[in-house]
Amino acid sequence: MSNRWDIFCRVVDNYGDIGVTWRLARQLAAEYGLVVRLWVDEPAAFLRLCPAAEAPLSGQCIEGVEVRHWPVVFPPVEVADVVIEAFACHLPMRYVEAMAARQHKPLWLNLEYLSAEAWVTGCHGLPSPQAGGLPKFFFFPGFVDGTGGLLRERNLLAQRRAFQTAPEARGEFLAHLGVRPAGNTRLISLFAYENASLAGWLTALAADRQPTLLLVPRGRIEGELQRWFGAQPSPGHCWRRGNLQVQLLPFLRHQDYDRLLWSCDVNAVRGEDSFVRAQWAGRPLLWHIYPQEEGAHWTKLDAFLDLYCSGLSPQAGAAQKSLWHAWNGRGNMHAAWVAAQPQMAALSSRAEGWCREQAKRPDLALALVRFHRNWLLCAA
Ligand code: TRH
Repeated sequence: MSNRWDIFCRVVDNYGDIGVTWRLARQLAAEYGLVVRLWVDEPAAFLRLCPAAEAPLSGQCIEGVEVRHWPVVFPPVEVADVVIEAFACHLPMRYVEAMAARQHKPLWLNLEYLSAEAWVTGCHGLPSPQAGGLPKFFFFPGFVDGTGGLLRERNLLAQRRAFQTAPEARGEFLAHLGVRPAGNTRLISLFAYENASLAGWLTALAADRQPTLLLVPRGRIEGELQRWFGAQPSPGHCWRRGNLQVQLLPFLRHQDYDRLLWSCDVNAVRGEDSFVRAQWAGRPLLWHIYPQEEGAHWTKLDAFLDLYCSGLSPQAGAAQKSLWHAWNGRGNMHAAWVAAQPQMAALSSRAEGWCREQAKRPDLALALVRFHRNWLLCAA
């Protein structure tokens, strides 16, 4: 029976690499009954996402997944039936040799970063011959047919809708975090890299007629918040100016971070995994894309905007584009936010519509399982 999967994750920086692989590993184990081992080179990054785990990650079973530290000197271990190398992280040589020596060859997949660029469909699923004779297949997540889709647990949208239609569930969740918004307050979550456009946004929110509560899981953006307010947060981890209140939150577990996104009217997210989770929240979002050398990320940002804005009126599409461009450093964030306000209803309904469209496609875990099945059939 071909049911053992190894997923290898090298933490480049931040939490995206481990966030994606940890989520995928859990889903493969929970929904497909697979025996999944997750190898991570930086236990500290994993422990931030999963504080219940115990260092040094020597094979604990956590939420159905065996989580193992990937040490510099890799131990001799039995090779799995499917091997996922996340984000071209380069498998340990000893493991690659063991893969080549195995009688029943494993399926070797390189899980790539998410991109809406058109070339992705041409590369998804292609094999690349490796030294040692095994092919490695490139597996691309994506937003359109012909890609591997997006990570989405089987019951995610049903859970999200139940939560969003039960105000008491939201109230209870927020109260548990120490958040008690007044009735007419707009809730926004903020997860971003250092961002020079933040000041313009905060100024617009503070001057707005509607009160805003900005909820910020602790991280890299804190320094800029402190600079803008010119003071340390109050003992309740809050700042206040005009109609804006900011509240710092602890860094949440995956499940609670989802609930935070579901609770908010707008979500500012970054990188890859939080970006996808905000799409499943069905609410307008602001994406701080991971900046790449020579501005390569702009092509990626605009490719996504082209797809997303195709379902918006020209006015709403223009507002969405200027807002995202300004948030990523091209344009005036204050002006873009103010200009986007009349389009908020359209942006909200697009967020829900986009979520529904994306949910029609097979999710990434299912696409991987199917790819493996087909590969087995071809090999038989
Ligand atoms: O941390 P990131 O900036 O990760 C980035 C990107 O993945 C980028 O593409 C990659 O090249 C780079 O890492 C190396 O953003 P991302 O992808 O959203 O990952 C954050 C993870 O943290 C995600 O799994 C959600 C999770 N998270 C929580 O679990 N709790 C929290 O409170 C927050 C704010 C995030």
